[in-house]
Amino acid sequence: MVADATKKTASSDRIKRICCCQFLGALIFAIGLTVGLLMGIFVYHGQKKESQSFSLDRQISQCHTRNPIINSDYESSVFAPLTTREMVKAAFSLLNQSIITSFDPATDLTQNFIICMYLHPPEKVKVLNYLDNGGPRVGRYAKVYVQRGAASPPDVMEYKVGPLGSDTPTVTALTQEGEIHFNARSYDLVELTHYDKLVEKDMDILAPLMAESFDGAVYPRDLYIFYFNGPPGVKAEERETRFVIAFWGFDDKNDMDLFHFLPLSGTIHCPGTDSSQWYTYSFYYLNQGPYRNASDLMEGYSRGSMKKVKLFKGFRETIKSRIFPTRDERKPLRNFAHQPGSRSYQPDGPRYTVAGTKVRWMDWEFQIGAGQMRGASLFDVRFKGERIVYELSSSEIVVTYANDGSAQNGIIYTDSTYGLLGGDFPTLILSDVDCPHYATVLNTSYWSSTTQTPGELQSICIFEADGQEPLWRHNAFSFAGGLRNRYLIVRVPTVVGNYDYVYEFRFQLDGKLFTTVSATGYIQAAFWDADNPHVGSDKTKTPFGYRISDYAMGPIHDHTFGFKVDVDIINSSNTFKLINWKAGSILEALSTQVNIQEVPPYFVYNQTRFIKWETLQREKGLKLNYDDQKFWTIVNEKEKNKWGVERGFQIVPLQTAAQTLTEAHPAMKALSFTKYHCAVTKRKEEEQHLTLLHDINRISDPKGHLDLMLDKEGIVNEDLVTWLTVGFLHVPSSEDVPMTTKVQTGFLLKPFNFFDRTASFDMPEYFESRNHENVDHEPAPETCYEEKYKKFCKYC
Ligand SMILES: *[C@@H]1O[C@H](CO)[C@@H](O)[C@H](O)[C@H]1NC(C)=O
Ligand SMILES: *[C@@H]1O[C@H](CO)[C@@H](O)[C@H](O)[C@H]1NC(C)=O
Ligand SMILES: *[C@@H]1O[C@H](CO)[C@@H](O)[C@H](O)[C@H]1NC(C)=O
Ligand SMILES: *[C@@H]1O[C@H](CO)[C@@H](O)[C@H](O)[C@H]1NC(C)=O
Ligand SMILES: *[C@@H]1O[C@H](CO)[C@@H](O)[C@H](O)[C@H]1NC(C)=O
Ligand SMILES: [Cu+2]
Repeated sequence: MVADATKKTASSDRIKRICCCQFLGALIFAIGLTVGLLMGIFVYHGQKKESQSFSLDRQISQCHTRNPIINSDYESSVFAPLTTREMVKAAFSLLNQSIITSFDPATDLTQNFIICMYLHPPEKVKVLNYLDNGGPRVGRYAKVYVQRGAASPPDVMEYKVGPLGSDTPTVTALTQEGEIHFNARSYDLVELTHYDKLVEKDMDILAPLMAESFDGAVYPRDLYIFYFNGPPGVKAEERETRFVIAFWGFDDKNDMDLFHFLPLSGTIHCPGTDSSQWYTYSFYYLNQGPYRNASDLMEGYSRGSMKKVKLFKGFRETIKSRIFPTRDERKPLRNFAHQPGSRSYQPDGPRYTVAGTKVRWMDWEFQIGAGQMRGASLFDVRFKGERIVYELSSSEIVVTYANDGSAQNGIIYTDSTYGLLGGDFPTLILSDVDCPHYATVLNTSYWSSTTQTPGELQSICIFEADGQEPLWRHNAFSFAGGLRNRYLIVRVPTVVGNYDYVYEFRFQLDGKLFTTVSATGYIQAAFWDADNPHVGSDKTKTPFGYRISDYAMGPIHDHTFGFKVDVDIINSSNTFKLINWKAGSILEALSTQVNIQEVPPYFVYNQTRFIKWETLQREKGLKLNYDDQKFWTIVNEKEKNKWGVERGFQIVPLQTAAQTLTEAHPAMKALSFTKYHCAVTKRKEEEQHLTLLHDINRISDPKGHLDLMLDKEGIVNEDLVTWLTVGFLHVPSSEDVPMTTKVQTGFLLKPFNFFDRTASFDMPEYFESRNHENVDHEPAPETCYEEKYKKFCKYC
């Protein structure tokens, strides 16, 4: 907690001509003092563990701090997420129009109710006119999805409601009645209660099978039914839901065990709103089936003609210790693990400000947006007063599984359907885990389809981080210098069922902007059956993954993250240029610029690498290829740096996988964005996202996907959007149990001839010339201690 007692003497002013001996002496003295102090503290602290404070506390004061939040006004921003107040207002407008008839909790499929809502993207032309030319303020609108079970035929509708600042917002339908088939709707809890009722009867019939096979388990005491196994059909009008039996998670029934799925499954035929017409069929036990109904399966099981599985007795008692992610108390603490770990602090308060969702830090300026379905975004990102990005939004996450199991094969999820931020899955910043305790936390709102009320989440944290590494350094004969890397982070942890995704935007002092997303949480596992005829002879793997526990295997899948990146270099008239990294003969190289027949004599080798410059003329999807490497840049052809070069930014994907499924896969049309790493389109208001929310439930005929946007329009000196796709392949291994620890991917936007020289050389830095003519230091922290931090530590 005591921060750097040695730096008392340093100051932010340039210190010139310090005598070498004096300086060294002071340094040695300071080091000596620190070591002495630390030893003293260690001895003292070690001896008197109970004592929480030690004598230094009395001499030094608490670190200065300042609330970075200037105001919490979201509603005056063009981009800020909807507030709960605005959501209620939008909902009342729908009520006034009799589109919904009440705000009663959704309980019936024949009811009209609101599925979700988020800020309707404001029209860019109007926003730019407002931001740049002092044009009229742009109103805020809600985009609202309504499930209309009461309509005939029932359907899902999209509405635009606003302006929300007005007393009487207007409601505009964005879809035609019946355009989104009712059976293509997203899953909601109303439907699941009907499922439960339907399957209950089957569970009664199958009770003896389950007790014998699953360690005496009884439904619903010990078992639940998992229904979310991918889309409910290929065509919009189809709705069939595969279900699989699984154990409840831990002590109570709030947690589903997503790890121990059991080899008992069936299908619910569930189109329309009349659940009395629904039925279950296609039952499987240990992949044996299909059985028309539960009685048929039970009969086959009792007759003894089927292969059976019996989990070992007492297995259920072991589930908690297998998957509850608590510290393993049987393991000794590691050396020094009873001590607090290293930490960062803000010696003199935050260096950023937050006004509503507008953030400023070290010449960066941007606004944060967010919506419950598509997640986090940034808008109007500027560095040193110049716009770089108009919009950088998370758009979609796709997870496609492969497995050999009756219920869990061919699972495809588009997570926007479930909601990337909020919705019925809780998201809350875990202080000191997600972000340092000094981070600023912002709320976002979501509409709960279950309660028909808005909710508020602490979902975004903002802080300056100490990279504890050099951004640059050089140790030369005449000087030693460097700059400690510090950056501003906006981090948005989210939960989608079993997985947690952490989105992060990192703003650097040199003008680089990193966007990353990492995955952690539980894998969706599957039943391990050693006697499955498709299991190899060593009994450790199937064609779809490894065995990772007594009764679990980890099905392979990918995680693909799609982003909308609307780069605006200075303004929105931009061009996408490829820098083709080539290799070949000297003549080939020179011929790219001039007409030349003979190789000049000074080239020592006939072979060289060279650049082939290329302007992307038309909309196109690009894929990374190690054998044909290219730089992707976006430039403003009218804006030149001091050297006459077009100013731009480079798009650099971090380590990423590629789509391996072919066009033959039935979902590849709807998920066409996953085929590319970077697709460039001319920006259009009607092309907001990489997918439509309901397309995953009508994959045979999706209406809004990237391939439809790529219609070869000219893109030179136009307003461009780059759709970036990154991801990873996941072969679950035993280290994914109980939790997958952070796996990360993302991309970088890097200044590329944008500045005349490196942008960070306006920052105070460490610099010492050997002759002491030039000396610089960062502002030194006052010695202070952190605001007393709540003691959670139970091992101290
Ligand atoms: C309700 O709707 C009527 C028209 O149907 C309109 O005149 C009125 O302004 C609306 N009220 C609100 C609060 O939106
Ligand atoms: C199950 O299906 C069989 C035909 O396969 C039928 O004879 C039987 O009545 C069905 N049982 C129930 C409970 O529906
Ligand atoms: C943010 O949301 C939490 C609930 O998650 C609430 O307790 C808190 O008051 C909200 N903060 C603000 C500033 O609205
Ligand atoms: C962008 O700026 C350039 C000059 O820097 C100008 O020529 C061009 O017309 C501008 N385009 C737009 C769309 O504002
Ligand atoms: C160099 O390359 C040229 C053109 O490809 C070729 O004609 C020539 O033979 C090469 N010379 C050597 C030494 O390889
Ligand atoms: Cu995974």
